[in-house]
Amino acid sequence: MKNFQDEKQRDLSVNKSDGTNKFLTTDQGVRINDDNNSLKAGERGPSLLEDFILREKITHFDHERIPERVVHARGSGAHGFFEVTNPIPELTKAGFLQEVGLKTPVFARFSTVAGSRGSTDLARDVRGFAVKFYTQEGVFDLVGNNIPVFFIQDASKFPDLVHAVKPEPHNEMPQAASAHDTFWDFISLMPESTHMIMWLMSDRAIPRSYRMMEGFGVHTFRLVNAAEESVFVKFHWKPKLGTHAVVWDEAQKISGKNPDFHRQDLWEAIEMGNFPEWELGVQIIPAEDEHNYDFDLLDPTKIVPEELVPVTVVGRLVLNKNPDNFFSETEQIAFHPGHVVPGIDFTNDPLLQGRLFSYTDTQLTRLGGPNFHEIPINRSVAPVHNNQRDGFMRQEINKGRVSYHPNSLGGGCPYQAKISEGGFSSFNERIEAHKVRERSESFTDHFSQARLFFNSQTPEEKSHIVKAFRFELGKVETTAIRVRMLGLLSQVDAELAEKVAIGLGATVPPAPETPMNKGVSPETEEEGTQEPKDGQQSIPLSEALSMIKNPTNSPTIESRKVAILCTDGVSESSVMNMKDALKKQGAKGCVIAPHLGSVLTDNDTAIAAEFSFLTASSVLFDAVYVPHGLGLNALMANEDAIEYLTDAYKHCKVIGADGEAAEIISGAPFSQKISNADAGIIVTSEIASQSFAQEFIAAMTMHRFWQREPNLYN
Ligand code: HDD
Repeated sequence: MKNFQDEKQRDLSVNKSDGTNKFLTTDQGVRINDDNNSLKAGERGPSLLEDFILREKITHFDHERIPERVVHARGSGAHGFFEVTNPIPELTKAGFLQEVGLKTPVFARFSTVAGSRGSTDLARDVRGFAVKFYTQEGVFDLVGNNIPVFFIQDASKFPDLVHAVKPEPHNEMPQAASAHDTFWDFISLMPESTHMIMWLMSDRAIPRSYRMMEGFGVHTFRLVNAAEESVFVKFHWKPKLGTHAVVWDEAQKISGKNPDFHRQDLWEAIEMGNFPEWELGVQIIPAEDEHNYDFDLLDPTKIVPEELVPVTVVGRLVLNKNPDNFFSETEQIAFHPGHVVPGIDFTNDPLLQGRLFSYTDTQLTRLGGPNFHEIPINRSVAPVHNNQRDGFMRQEINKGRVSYHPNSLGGGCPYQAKISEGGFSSFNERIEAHKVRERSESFTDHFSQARLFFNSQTPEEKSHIVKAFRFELGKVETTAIRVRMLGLLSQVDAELAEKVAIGLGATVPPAPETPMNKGVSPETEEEGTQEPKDGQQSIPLSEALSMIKNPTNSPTIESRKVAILCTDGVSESSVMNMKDALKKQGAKGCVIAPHLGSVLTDNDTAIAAEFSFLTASSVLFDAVYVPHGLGLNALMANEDAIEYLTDAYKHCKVIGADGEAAEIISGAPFSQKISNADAGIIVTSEIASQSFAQEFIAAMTMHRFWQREPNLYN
């Protein structure tokens, strides 16, 4: 037995949670001899209170759950790094943005907003996109979303918004869904949410993967340079794999088949070395341009169109390591938009200002006290020295008698840093104002950008928006709420309102004489769309707002998955040809068969079945391929196998078949609907053809073949 002589030896010997300590111990380090039986008086006797091992284990278990996040409870995260590709020292003094190649460790967490911790990943919802940068100058958190605007303009409405969207309080239904009365009641009375609602009803709210989402800081922030000059800035994350979505029917099915779909996708991509990657970009708005737009930069329900201010890329984010422990890292990470470093500062956006209070406050309950910054995942890599002391779960053992400033007994330490020494000083913004509870007139246009968003979508995207409204409002039971929403939509686009109304079997109400605004009382306020004033910039369309118009910079199928439907007798060369071709592109072909184990090929070899028709489903794959083989009749007779094809067709995915399998496509229930122009149906009479595999892959880079949709619903 070691005799610990000094403090250092002791430090090294305790708290070994890294698995190198092979003996099971209590939390006090006492080795446990029997973890299977509690201490009893006789082998059939009563348990003894004395059993400290049992008591410790059960007590710890009883307290395993901590309160989930009030919003964004459901999420997944990963470690990685941020690397500067284009430094911007002229705009910011932030150290982590100064040099090409400089890498900063990060942890990113993606989330849904409304659902509980165990809810489905595929809810129609905003996705959180929060990144913690462990910079040498302290922690910087960029706590954004995958939608660049927000529902409300003032933080005072946040509790109302969240109460409205969460399950209804009397019966706790529905889980992780906005399609219910209280949400739409609130929204229909809050015209300021109209722009956000257009995004929420678009495919942005049902991403294919966390790796295929854009991210936005939402608010306008400030960058401040060494000369204390400031510009306004909007932060953007641009995914390397492009921005892609699933379709709503698919999302709902995935929610049943694999509610961990996004979590698993992120985890597996990192495990397979397909590291998710984004570019960080900034839209830079010089201080003197603050009032040059037909919207207010401080209004979080507005974007700055990329056509007016392009995005300048400054670096890249790469996620390359999964957490070791979900709870310790992903659950306990505590983000806060108020975690900024010198060179980054806030604006007076009233939503942002409220957030600056909320995040620390919420951690006090969620993480149990004021020392959550000491939890490993939250620790700054920059040294922390201050006079904050004590509190629940204090980890730091502060030495000495001095815990105040100024002091002489501690040699004056820790002392304040001058600005030249990296001390944070807030941007010296001039403010001269009356103290009022009011909203600026410049916040009153709630419809122009909602219209800009809708008009910038492709016909397919517009039709998805219409259907989403029909679904969501169709679930609303109170007719008056539906009608009120139609009234709001008619102020965005008459045709949109008309089409939604048809789905609801309702009539669009006449335009109000005094359209609603300010989000308070429908009766009181004046016009909700404002014309640009002289010299203000405004645009009718923004290509950047459409996902379909911006598929990806470089077409790729990296990390995509293809279902290969097999039965005994399948052509070995067809399967291997496709699997190899996909692998070369960084994608994966998965063999799916009537049962697990393996299928016997035409060459009498065995190919392992990764899934059975029962354990997987078309909605979990990006494309479906049916290889040539002798067992095709058996495949066609299998309802589950046919469902792979019908779902893939309905969800506009690529479907391929070679050799005699081509007949399966011509015999499928949807075959009458296939148009000659459908480039997503790839068939050939050849077997194991290279050019067929290449054509299949090229089609997959298109993601989906939306042109099918008008036929689908006729
Ligand atoms: Fe928030 C969590 C993003 C408005 C109050 N928020 C939270 C998370 C994200 C956002 C990504 C999860 C972070 C994580 O993964 O742990 N929130 C936003 C964005 C907003 C926004 C982009 C508007 C632009 N939030 C907002 C307002 C308030 C809050 C106006 C309150 C006044 N948000 C919270 C919170 C949460 C939170 C209650 C819950 C858990 C947490 O903070 O740590 O404090």
